[in-house]
Amino acid sequence: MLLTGAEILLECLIKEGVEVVFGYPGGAILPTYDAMTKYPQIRHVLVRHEQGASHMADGFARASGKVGVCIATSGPGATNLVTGLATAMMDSVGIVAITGQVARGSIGTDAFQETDVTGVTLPVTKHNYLVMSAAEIPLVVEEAFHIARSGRPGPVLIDIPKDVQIEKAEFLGYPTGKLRLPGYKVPDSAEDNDIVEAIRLIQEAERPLILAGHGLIMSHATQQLQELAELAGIPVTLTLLGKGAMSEHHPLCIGMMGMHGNAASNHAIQEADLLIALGMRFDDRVTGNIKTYSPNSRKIHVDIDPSEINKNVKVDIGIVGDLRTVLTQMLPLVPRKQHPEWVRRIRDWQEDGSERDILTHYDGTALLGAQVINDLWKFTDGNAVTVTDVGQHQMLEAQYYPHQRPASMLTSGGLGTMGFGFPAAIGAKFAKPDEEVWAIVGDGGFQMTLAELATARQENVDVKIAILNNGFLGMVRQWQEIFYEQRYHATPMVNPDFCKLAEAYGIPSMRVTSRDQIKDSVEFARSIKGPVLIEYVILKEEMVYPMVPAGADLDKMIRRPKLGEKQP
Ligand SMILES: Cc1ncc(C[n+]2csc(CCOP(=O)(O)OP(=O)(O)O)c2C)c(N)n1
Repeated sequence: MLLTGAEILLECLIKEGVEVVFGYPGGAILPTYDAMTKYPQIRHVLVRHEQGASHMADGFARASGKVGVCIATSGPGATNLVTGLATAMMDSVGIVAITGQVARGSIGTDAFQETDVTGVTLPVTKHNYLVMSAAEIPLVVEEAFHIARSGRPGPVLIDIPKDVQIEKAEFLGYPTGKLRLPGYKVPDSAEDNDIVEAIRLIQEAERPLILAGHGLIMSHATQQLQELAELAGIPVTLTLLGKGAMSEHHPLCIGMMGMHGNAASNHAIQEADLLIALGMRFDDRVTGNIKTYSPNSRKIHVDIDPSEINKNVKVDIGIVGDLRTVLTQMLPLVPRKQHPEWVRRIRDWQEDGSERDILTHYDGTALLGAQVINDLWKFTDGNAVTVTDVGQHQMLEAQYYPHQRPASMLTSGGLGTMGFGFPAAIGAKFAKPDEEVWAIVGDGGFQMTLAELATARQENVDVKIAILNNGFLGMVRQWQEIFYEQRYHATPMVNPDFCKLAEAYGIPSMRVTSRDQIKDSVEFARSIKGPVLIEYVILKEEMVYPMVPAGADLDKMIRRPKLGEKQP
C-alpha cells in the first residue's frame, strides 16, 4: 500500500493502540495534522501550550501504564516540549513525542523554525530519532514504543522532516517483524546466587526496612511487595513516587521517607541494620547527607537499571532485574519472621510524630493546607486519583492523603516541575475516565500552565482542580523563613481572582475560606460532569514539617514542636 509518511505514522500509531494524542499544530507538522482527518480513531486533544501536551502524555502514561503520545511542530513547538520530556525522564515515564522538522534539504541552514531537536533533547530522552525517509517510519515507531515502555521506561522523541511526512512509501504493515536492538538489553530475572545472598541477609537482620519506590508500581510488583513484607515482618517506607506501592493503611507501611517524609521513616532508615531498596534510586531528597546515610545497615538494591546500582549509595547486594520477576524468585525462600521490638520502636517514633501533627493542635481560624488535603482525602473516600503540582501542597498531599493503590498519586518527583499538575491531571483523566481525578496545585504552579483551562473546557475533561492559594510561592517562602532570615524576596504573589478566571473559561468554581465548607466543595465538584475549579484560600505562613535541610543528616530534622513546646 503506497502511503505518505504522515499516513504511515498514523497507521503505526493505531496499530500500537494509541487512541489519544496531545498536541499543537504548526507548519512543519501540518502534513501529519492533515492526514489525521482520515484517521478519526485517534483523538487529538488541542492543548494551549506544548508543555501542556508533554505533561498530559506523561499523566496519561503514569495513570494507564501505557505509552503517552504528544505531538508538536518544529522549533518553538518542539522546544516547548523539553520540560515535559525532562520531567518524564527523571521519573521514568514512557512517552513518545513526535515533532515536525524542516524539510531534509533545509536542515542545517537555520531555516525558519529550525532547531536541532535531537541535539537539544539528547540528555532528556531515553532515545531519539531523526527520520530521513518515509520507509523508515514503521521500524522507528516500533523501536520508539518498545524503548519507551520496556526496561526502565522513559521518553523517546521522533523528529520527522516535513518532506518525509509528504513523501510516499510502500507501507508493509506493523509491527514490522524487524525489531532488533542488539545493544539494548532488558534485564529480567536475578542470578540465583544473588537471591540466596539476599535471603541470607534478610534471615540475619534484626532491624530490616524496605524502601519502596516507583519501580514497584511500574513493574506491577505491589502484591509481591506486600507478601515479602508480611512474610518476613519487614516495615515498608515509601518514596514520594512510591506512594501507592503499598496501602498506607497496612500496619507495616510507615509512610513516606525523605526531606518531608515521616520522622519515623527517617529514624528507621538511620537505625536499620538492613535496607532493602526496591525500584528506588537514592535521590538526594530521600538520603539527606549521603556520607552519614543509614550508617549501620547492610544494603540490598533491586533495580531494572544497572546504572543505578552503587550510583549514590554503595550496596552489599545489587540485583539488576524486573522487580516482579525478582520478588517472585525470592518469595518462596523468604523466611517467616517477626520483629516486634523493631516495630515497637518505629511505633514510638510514629507516636511522637502524631503529637507534633498540626491537625491535632491547631486552633487558628485560617484554613490550613493540611486540613484541606486531609478533608479532600476524607470526602473523596481516599480513593481519588490525585495529581499534584510542586511545592508545599505537594508535600502536604504526600503527608495527609494516604493512598491505597498503585498509580493513584501522580507527581513530578525527580525534576520537581511546577506547572505539571494540572495538565498531567487532564492526561490522567483520559487514561482513567471512570475515576475521580483531582489536580492539587498551588497558586504559583497553576499559573504556569493555566492556559490548559481552555483545553479542559473544549474537551469537557471531568477533572477537579483544587488550588491551595496561600498568596505565596509557599515552598520557597518556607526556605526563606528558615534559611534566609525571613527575607521574602520574590515570593509574595498578586494573583488573579481564580473564580472569575474560571468563569471566563466557562468553568464552574467555588471559593472556600473555612474548613466547614470543604465537604460542600467536594460535593459541588462531584455534582458537575466536567472541569470544576475550587479555590481554597489558606494560611499564608503554613510550614511543612518535618524538614530535613538540604544536605543534612537524615535524622537531623526540623520538627514542629509538640503542644506547649516553643517554635523551632
Ligand atoms: C518550573 C519551576 N520553577 C521553579 C521552581 C522552584 N519552586 C519549587 S516550589 C516553588 C513554589 C511553589 O509555589 P506554589 O505553586 O504556590 O505552591 P506552594 O508551595 O505554595 O504550595 C518554587 C518556585 C520549580 N520547582 N519549578
